[in-house]
Formats: sequence, C-alpha cells, structure tokens
Amino acid sequence: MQERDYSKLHRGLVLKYFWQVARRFKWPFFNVIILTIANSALDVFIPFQYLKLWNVLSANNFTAVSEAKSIILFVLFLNFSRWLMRRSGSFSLAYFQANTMAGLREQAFSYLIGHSHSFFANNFSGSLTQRISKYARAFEKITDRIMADGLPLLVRGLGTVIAIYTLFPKYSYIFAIFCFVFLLTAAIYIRYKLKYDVIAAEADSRTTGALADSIGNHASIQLFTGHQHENKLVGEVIQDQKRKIVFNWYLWEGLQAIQSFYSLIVEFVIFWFVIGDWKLGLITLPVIVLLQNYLIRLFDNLYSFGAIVRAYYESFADAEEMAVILDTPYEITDKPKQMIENVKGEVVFENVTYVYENNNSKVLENFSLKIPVGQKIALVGSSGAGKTTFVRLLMRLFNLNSGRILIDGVNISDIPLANLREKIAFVPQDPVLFHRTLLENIRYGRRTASNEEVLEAARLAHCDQFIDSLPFRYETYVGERGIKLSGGERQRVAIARAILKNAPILILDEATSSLDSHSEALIQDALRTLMKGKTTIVIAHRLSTIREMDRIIVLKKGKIIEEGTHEELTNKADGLYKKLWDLQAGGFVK
Ligand code: DGT
Ligand code: MG
Repeated sequence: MQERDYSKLHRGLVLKYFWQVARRFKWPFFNVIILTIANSALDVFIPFQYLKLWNVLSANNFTAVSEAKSIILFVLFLNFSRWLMRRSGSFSLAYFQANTMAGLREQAFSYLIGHSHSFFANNFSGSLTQRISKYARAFEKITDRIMADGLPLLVRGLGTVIAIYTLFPKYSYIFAIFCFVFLLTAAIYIRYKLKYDVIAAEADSRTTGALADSIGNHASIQLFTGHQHENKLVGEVIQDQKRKIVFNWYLWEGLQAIQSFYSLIVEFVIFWFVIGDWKLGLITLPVIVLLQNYLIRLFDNLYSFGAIVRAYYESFADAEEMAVILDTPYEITDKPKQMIENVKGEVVFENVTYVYENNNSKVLENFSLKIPVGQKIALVGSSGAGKTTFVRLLMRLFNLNSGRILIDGVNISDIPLANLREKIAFVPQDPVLFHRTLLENIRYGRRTASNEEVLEAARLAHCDQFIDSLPFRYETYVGERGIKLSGGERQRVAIARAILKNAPILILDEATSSLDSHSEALIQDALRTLMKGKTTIVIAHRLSTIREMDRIIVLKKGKIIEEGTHEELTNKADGLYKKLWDLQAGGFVK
C-alpha cells in the first residue's frame, strides 16, 4: 500500500476535478447550501420564541392566552418551514450527490482508459478499479459531513453565540471561548491521531492482501495440504491488524473523554454564574431554561466536529490517488496531422531505438527494416529477443526513443491513433477476453458487423467446433478474462476477430501456439486466405508455420542477424535458423 502523507494532500487538485463534474449540478448544490443554512438558523431561532412564551405565561393573566396562542402558531409555522426546508434539502442533496458521483466515475474511467500500455503495465488493475470507487465515495463522504454536520455546526454555533449575546453578553463570551477551546483541542488531537489512522489503514490492506493471496492460491493449498500453515500466516496478519485497530479506537475514546470533561466543566461554570446573577435579579427563569437548552444542543453539534475533521482528511487522501492520475498527461499523445486512407501497407522502421521504462537494456537499437507492400514476413528468435516489442511499436503502444516508423511513407506519430489502429489487425500472444458473450467478444473486431459476418468469421477461425458444443453457444459468457475457455479456444476467438476486422496490415504474434497440430493446420488455411494481398507480420516459435513466408527475419537481442526465405536460411551451413530448424526435427512437417 502506498504511504499516506496527510500533511501534503493535493487538495486543490482534488477540488479542481470534483468541481469539473459538480458544477454541472450547481443549482441543486446551491439549493442544498441555502436550505441547510436557513434551517440551521431556525434551530437557533425557534427556542427563542419559547422564551417569549414563557415570559407571557409567567405574567399569569388572561389576556396572555391569545398572545400565547399566536406565539405557538408562529412556532408551528417556523417548525413547518424548517421541516419543509430540511426535507427538500435532503432530496436536493441526494440528487446532487448521486449525479455527481456517477459523473465522477465516468470522468475517472473515461480518462483512465485512455492511458498508455505502460501505464497499465505499471499499475494493478485491481487497485485502479478501487481508486475509481474510492474517488466517488470520497466525494459522498465529504459532502455528507459538510451538509449534515459542518455547515449546521457553523451556523448553529454562531447563531447561538449571537442569540445569547442579545440576552446576556457575559454568557455569550463563555460560550464562544468554550467552542473555541473545544474545536481547537479536537483539531490538534485528530491531526496527531492521523498517523495511527494511516497505520491502521495499512494493516487493513495487508489483511486484504494476505487473504487475496491465500484464497487465490487455493489450488496450491489443497495440493500441498497447507491449511494449517495458511491459517497461521493469515491469523498473524489479522491479529496484528486487531492490535492496531484497538489502539486507534482507544485514541478516539481518549478524545471523547477530554471533550466530555470540557462539557461538564463549562456546564458547571455557567450555572455557577447563573445562580449569582439570579440572586441579583439580573436573569429570569425563562432565560435560564433557554441557556440550558442551547447548551445541550451545542454539545451535540460540537461532538460531530471530530468526525468532520477525520472525514475531511480521509476523503482528500482517498480522492487524491485518482486526481493524480487525472492530472497525469497521456504518454502517447494524439496530435492528428495526417489521416491514412486506402492503405497499401508498406512498413518501414528507420534506425529505431527503444528502451522500456525502468529497464536499462535496449530492446531495439538502431533497428531498420523495410517491408514492401503485401510482403509476408516472419520474425523468429529466442524468447525475449524483442519480437512482441517490435509489433507493439508499430501499433504505437509506446513512443520511440529515437528513429521513426512509417506506414506508406507517413510517420506513425503523425497519424491519429484511432486511424492507425484501424488499419492493423493484431492477434496477440496471450489473448484476453471480456466477460461477455462469445458473440460480443468476436464482434469486437468490427462492432458494426452483422450476426452473419460474425458467424462466418468464427467458422473460418474454426471457433464453431467448440462453440457448438457449449450450452448457450454464441451466447455463452466466457468468464473473467476468458478463463472458461482453453488457451487454444481463446486464440481462435482472437483470430476470428482479426478475420472480421480485415485490416490491410495483419500481425500474428504466436497466434496458433496453443493449438494442436491438427487445428493449427486447419487454421493455417484460413490465415492463408486472410493474408492475401495484405502486409503480414507473423511471429512464431514453431517454424513449420512460417515456411511459406516471403521473408524470414531472425532476431537476436533486438538485432537482425539473418534474413531470407526458408530455403536460403536452411541452406546456410552455420546459421541460427538452420540450427533451430534442425532442432525442431524439420518442424514436424517434413
Ligand atoms: P517471447 O514472446 O517470449 O518469444 O519474447 P519476445 O521476443 O516477444 O520479447 P519481448 O519483445 O516481449 O521482450 C523483449 C524484452 O523486453 C524482454 O527482455 C522483456 C522486456 N519487456 C517486455 N515487455 C516489457 C514491459 O512491458 N516492460 C518492461 N520494463 N520490459 C518489458
Ligand atoms: Mg512475444
């Protein structure tokens, strides 16, 4: 878990992104604020009317009855207004919060998903998912606290001091000093306590992590009968969390103890003075009752202050992680200068150098290669040679360190990203699917395709063989990341997508590596048809699959060490390709 530092919160940043969405609902928002202020003011004003009532009633004559009745009618009117304002304020707040939270989730998701491949390689998807929810929830938490506690506390606190001032200034000073000391103590105490909040939060995420790790490895636990061992490991983490939580709760209780101690002292001091003033005839009984009433209400409000401060820090810390992501510019910038249409498919790499972030070794260095229109090339080479990196660069998933890549003579960094990627069909090494139906997954290749076209592509990729045996056929859900399909089945779905996309440049990265030889031979047929008239880049470890390519390029540590046709390369006495070919026993197919 990321270390939290509450003293360096990017509050401005969080507020900027919150406001970006919240301002769309500014009228309900102002409505809530005004209604909250008004009804909190009534909380102070209504007891004041009762003071009048006591005064009238204690005069003890019959003309007082009608006056008393008009007072309670007025009180009824005030209570009714307060009820109306409080209820409509709650509706406005619900409307405002629900809409803004939805807007914040959309804002966060839509920006996040535009980040580059490297961004996602460096961030766990689970933690990103969590950040989006925390971001929206933080908004809810902070607006809840402000509207339910913060703003009412401010208005009622000030209102009470002013109301008492009009009656008896001396007591308003005592009230004001008491509020100040009470709030100051809470603020200092909570700030001190924050570091223990952090420790408790870290312990919580350690527990979550430990649970997830163990549950995720349930298969190994069963296989190696690790139940006892895991119980002990996870148990220790849980106990450690308990110790930290208990300490944190004790601290909280400590604050409550200090605060209630203050309250009992101030109550005593006030009534001590009251008795003196009463003896001198300076204060009447109704005013004493009113003072007591205000005091009790104020205590209630002041106690919520600790929760406000805590929610304030927590919400900003929770929202900040997402705000920082929103503030991080995209690594791959889209500055469309030149659209490419009717692509013929010439691909040129010119002195390309590329180094992965936090990785010192150059994957490609001064790499040049020209693939003429419609040529079918194969890339071979040992694992880690840079084959996948080569094709990722062509799709502009990363920016080059130096050099350029051209398609039909146009630098790919000048082509709008969507336009560039529309022209390339890619079958990845390890396809991942959406947890949606097979039909939807295949249609992802071209989302405007008709059902017939999708079925045809599936048939060409030999998907129909396994899909027909599934209970819901094309309507079958494939599980998270496609987990319910075998590796070979996922590859066939990915091939069907590429067939459906039918783009002028085709890239197959180990596209048939998980298939049995029989299915592979069948799919090779379909692929051969697909490759017709297209510039094709095939990456393969199984050399039998690339024999027919126009040109074979052998990579080693990001450099081309051999190239030529299959015949040329197998005739080279001490070539790497020949060695690999011989090792694979002539590539199965002699
Ligand atoms: P394969 O698929 O095992 O046959 O290997 P290739 O040739 O496709 O290798 P490639 O291009 O995936 O990786 C080349 C080198 O780059 C290898 O040393 C690992 C490193 N690498 C690959 N992907 C990443 C990445 O996302 N981040 C970092 N930092 N390094 C990466
Ligand atoms: Mg690879």
